[in-house]
Amino acid sequence: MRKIVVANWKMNGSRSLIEAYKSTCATFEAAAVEVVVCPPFPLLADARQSLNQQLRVGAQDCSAHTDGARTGDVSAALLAEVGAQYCIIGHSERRAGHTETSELISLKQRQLIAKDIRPILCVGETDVERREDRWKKVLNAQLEAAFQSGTGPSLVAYEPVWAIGTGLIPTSEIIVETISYIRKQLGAKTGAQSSLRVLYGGSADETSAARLVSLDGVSGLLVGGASLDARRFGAMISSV
Ligand code: G2H
Repeated sequence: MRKIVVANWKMNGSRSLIEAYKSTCATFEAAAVEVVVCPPFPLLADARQSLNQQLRVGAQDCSAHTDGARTGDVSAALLAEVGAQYCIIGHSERRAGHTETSELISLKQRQLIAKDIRPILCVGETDVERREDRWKKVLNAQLEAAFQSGTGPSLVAYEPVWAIGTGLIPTSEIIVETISYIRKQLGAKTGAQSSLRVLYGGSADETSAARLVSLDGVSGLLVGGASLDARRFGAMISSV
């Protein structure tokens, strides 16, 4: 299966970054890696229009509801209308900063699946949970909740909270062991899922990308900071 690299611009980026991606991405070996760019909501339609030939486009969040009086929320239907093919859900910045529970995240997953948008479910433990050896329990609870929406996740991003934006990347042993655990837990619920993809996210950059994607069980990367410079991101893509 092709590796997948997802750029999560978070609350960054602009039309000029889309243009920079357009130039850089024209040189990608399209067949070698699937590239998804997730800009903020207002740039989704532009990104889809400008990058359609080279990349896929995703959102960073969606509402748990279909429509209605929910100021500031964006529905899965509208995301589909502007061309989103993927959507990140459960990022730790939303779990912590917007008090999103795993139950709410599973409702978002349901909305996305109903509109044929592929959810990218983020899971990950904090540094305290890792140090106290509670990471399995935490990850399992986050994965379990994803089944409340009916189907389990098929695209999961393992993002240890302590690695996000810190420059700290877990050892290869930790990444391999944790991703293997995630695969085992999901496999136990769904049966062997050959289509299950598990990404690693947290301070991945152009110097670490090749090593990270070569680790056992790693299907690709979710990239924040290093995706904000088209040349750095392009170097990452070329290296995997
Ligand atoms: C983790 C990641 C992208 P960064 O949040 O989702 O960000 O690569 O900046 O650690």
